[in-house]
Amino acid sequence: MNYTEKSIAILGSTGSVGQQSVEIAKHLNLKVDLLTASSSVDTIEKQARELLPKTCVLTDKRAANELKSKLADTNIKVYGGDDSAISAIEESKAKTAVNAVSGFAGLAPAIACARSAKRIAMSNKEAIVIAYKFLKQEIETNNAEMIPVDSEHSAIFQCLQGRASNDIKRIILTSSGGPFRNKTYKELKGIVAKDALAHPTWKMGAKITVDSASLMNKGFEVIEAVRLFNVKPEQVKVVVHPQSIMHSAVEYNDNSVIAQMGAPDMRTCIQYAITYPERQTALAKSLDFASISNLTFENPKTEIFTLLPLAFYAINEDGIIPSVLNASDEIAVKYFLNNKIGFTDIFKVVEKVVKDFKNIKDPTLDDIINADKEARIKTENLIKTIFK
Ligand code: MN3
Repeated sequence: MNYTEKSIAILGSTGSVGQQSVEIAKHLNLKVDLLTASSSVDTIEKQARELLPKTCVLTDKRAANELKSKLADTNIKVYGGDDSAISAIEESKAKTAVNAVSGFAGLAPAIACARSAKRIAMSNKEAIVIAYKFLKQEIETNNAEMIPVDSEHSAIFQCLQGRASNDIKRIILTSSGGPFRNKTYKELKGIVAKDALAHPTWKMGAKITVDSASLMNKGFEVIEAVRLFNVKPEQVKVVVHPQSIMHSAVEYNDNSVIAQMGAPDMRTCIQYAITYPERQTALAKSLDFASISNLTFENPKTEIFTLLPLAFYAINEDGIIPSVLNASDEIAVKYFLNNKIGFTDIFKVVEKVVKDFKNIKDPTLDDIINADKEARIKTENLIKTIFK
């Protein structure tokens, strides 16, 4: 079936990727069947009036009630709560769902998409980092499909077209290096939330912007790449490429490197995950090669940005450790954004929690969920002890 005959669902429609997905749905003239978000009533109301989906779900029940009365003059069904979001996904006739839910909360919707045999245009990286084994099982059992939306993984996916993973020598995962790539450790210590939120290239939410600046995001992407493309951690090479023109590459066994390039614009990645294997005209600009004076590449400074090697530690350990890493970072970043701890304190706190945590090698989903909870508590306690 052609993607144009399909309707789509947009999960997490009010966030950055969600809003760009709405633009893509309009651009491709797709019928939108379902919108979900957490609590942004005004944004989702505007989207709903424009796209006229069958159903809207806000996981915050109070916000859902507000939306319900606002949309009372339409035929759109409005529900509230996490469970309603899951049943709406499973009941949706959409063949494709963009999963742009952020954080650990993206796992349950991803599983619901798999159970209803959808193509998941996957923007949520936490579900992949934490619980890929379980998600993959559901995808395979139900004949669902997952196409990455994260720009690097979309690039790698494109470079791999038709190639088996045993042909891969290395994956070259590019990183903009973040806004602080040229700073010394001493300079990093003085960084506060507002400095970190001035990311140079991609338009994103606050948490992922801090993660990009600390290279934690790149660390999560290493784990994501290992899982999605079935390679060993040592086959993933992170390269700092500040211009963000080459979005990642694959080096094959014969040392040939195939890279994917384009203007840095998430809408291209979202659109490709929907239209794959077809390609459609884009909203992103065409690359003007003459205006790109140079493309530079360098190694990441792992002795300063220690969260990147910590991610390699986590994926080599595997088990519950990636979940601990994710949870601990989320808490540390929250404290940093509230100006309670400094930028480099994120590195110290997260490293301590992760390295001290006792692993469970072949965890159940419950083990993973418990590790997530425990890591959050341990991180808070550690922060409270150090920064009284
Ligand atoms: Mn990315």
